[in-house]
Amino acid sequence: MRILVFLLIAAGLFVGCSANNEPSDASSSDVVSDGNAVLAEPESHRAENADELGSERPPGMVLIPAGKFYMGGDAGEMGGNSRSHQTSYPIHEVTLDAFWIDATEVTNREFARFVEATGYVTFAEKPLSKKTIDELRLAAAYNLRQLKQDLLNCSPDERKAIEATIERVEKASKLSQAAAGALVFAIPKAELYSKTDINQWWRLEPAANWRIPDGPGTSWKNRLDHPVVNVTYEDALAYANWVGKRLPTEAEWEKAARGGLDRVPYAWGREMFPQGSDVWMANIWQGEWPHNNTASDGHVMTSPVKAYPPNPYGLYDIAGNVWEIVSDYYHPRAYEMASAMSRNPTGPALEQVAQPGQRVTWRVTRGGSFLCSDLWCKGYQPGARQPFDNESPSNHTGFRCVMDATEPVANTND
Ligand SMILES: [Ca+2]
Repeated sequence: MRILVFLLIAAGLFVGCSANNEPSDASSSDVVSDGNAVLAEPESHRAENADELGSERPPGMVLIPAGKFYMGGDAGEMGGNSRSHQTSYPIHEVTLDAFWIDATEVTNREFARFVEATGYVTFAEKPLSKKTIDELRLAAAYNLRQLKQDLLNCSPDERKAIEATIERVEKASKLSQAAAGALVFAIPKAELYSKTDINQWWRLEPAANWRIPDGPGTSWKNRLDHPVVNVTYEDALAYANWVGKRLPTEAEWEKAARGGLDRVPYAWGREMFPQGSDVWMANIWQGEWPHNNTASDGHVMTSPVKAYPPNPYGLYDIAGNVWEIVSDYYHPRAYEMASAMSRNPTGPALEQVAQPGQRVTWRVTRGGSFLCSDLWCKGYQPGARQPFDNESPSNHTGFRCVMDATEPVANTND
């Protein structure tokens, strides 16, 4: 279900940077689409990519070698309040086959080629279904009753923030018959009254989609090499299929992000500033989140891919810029499950994250975004993980793709 309307029921659903605001159990989500929208890929494109497999390096991709790595955690960051880190334990050994991964996030330029060739329409551009609208109206009515109850026992500072939230929920529910739109970050006008009510820094913008990243007045055409945003898992999967690739599993994403380094806190190593205190290694948030972004790293919102140094595997923006959707269903205790210990793990099974008949909207996103602050959630660390509500695309979420790879087989003299 759309997160802005739904969040108060689940008390702490999450989009963006926050210290402790994820679902206590992903199965509490009653949401989402059937999720099988995949466009046929042009034969010519498939053949081209097929030829590139084997010994040839696919353009723009990096080979991640087969082998083991330690997945989870961030070298002592489990303390504190970050659910993004708390859910990334226990640290466990994972074995993966070799695979190719995009060196960069998928850009607007690349996504536009896909849309032009296929006519694909993303979730944010389409109207919501009547069933979803009915669910949203019920949820909105419930949430508004709760918020108005909160007004009876609040401080003057809290009143301003709660009234702003009421206004946004009312607006979101009235607009629910328009295009689905996307969540757009907006600096709060008041002090936060809660660290978990994301209505304070997100607004539902019906006009926002991949073409209009931050809403009216913005355009993908001015950001050709920025990561595409406001996409869902199905949108990302459709693109991946079209280019003959797939979305990474959570384990593949993390192995690639760690760059061959073993249990260190950053995708580039042990130190936050290995190239000097004035050289930021990722596009994140500087200043007091979410009210003041000093942008001392050079970018307030998304940045063009490759604007920051790569990790040791040669991957750009694997930390920061935009959260990246991966293929696993989200569960906060995924690493405690037997599925985490298998070779090439693909995450919890559907029945582990939802009751029979329930729709499931939660996928995992990784890598943090331009909204992640080193003073708040550190979501840009390679172990941090976050749920992504697949009916709430947002302007800080994108993706990159992977492909299976076969490494040369050593001569075993058999
Ligand atoms: Ca920044």
